[in-house]
Amino acid sequence: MQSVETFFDHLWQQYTDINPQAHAIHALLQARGETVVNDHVALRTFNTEKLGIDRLSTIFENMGYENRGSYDFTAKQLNAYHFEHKENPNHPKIFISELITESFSDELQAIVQKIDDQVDAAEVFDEDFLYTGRPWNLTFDEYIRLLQESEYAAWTAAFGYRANHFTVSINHLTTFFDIQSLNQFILDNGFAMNESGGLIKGTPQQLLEQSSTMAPMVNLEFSDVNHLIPSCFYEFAKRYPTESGKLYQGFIAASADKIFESTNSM
Ligand code: OOG
Ligand code: NI
Repeated sequence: MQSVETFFDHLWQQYTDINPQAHAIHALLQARGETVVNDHVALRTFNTEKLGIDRLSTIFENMGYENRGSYDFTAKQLNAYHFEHKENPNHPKIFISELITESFSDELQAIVQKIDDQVDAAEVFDEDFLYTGRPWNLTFDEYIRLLQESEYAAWTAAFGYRANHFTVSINHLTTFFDIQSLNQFILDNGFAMNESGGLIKGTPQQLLEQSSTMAPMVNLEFSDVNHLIPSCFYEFAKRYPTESGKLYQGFIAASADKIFESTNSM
């Protein structure tokens, strides 16, 4: 079995291959002398029997992760959970969400069914599956039909299995006092940020402050044509201590709801 480090190295490699923005920000932070620590990655899927979280989570459960929180997103019709490593709290957390497919139109469900049919049930247990990209065909027209009902469905169908984002742990940075100064640094370097619900999501009282870039457009290859669509983004998170003195490790649904919108078309 692969190590946790190898798993995240593969995910990072795949993520930065289509997302030079994250690579550039990472390099800018390193140039200031920072060592970038990853707070969490996010994965997206559909809630079918074959592709749902229950199935996909076995891959990281086998690496020592366990479910430590659940979140509902009623407006977007998503379920989500976060996983932490049982033994090593320094390993990045994994936030994984799934589309509640049956809440959408017959047409959307038919496209998801077609996607699901193209995946081999055994392949989903492969330790490399979470960075295989899109193991199905998708036309640009299908993408647009999904987009009309759910930005999330369209993104997931287009990009498949990869990290949707990595997250810089602000707690581990030494040259920024707060999330405000880091956001200013990102903006000053010319990157667009997600302003849905304000630049900063969450408060110190909620024990988590977050911000993110807007996903840049990439020229994605569909089965029929290539088209520019929003790709992956980079997130920044600052955690505060709970009463026990340990940093809060959960997520805030109201903030996450806005972070999801970092892959919307601007
Ligand atoms: C996940 C959005 C939520 C967070 O840190 O709250 C999230 C996604 O966009 O897939 O990552
Ligand atoms: Ni996140």
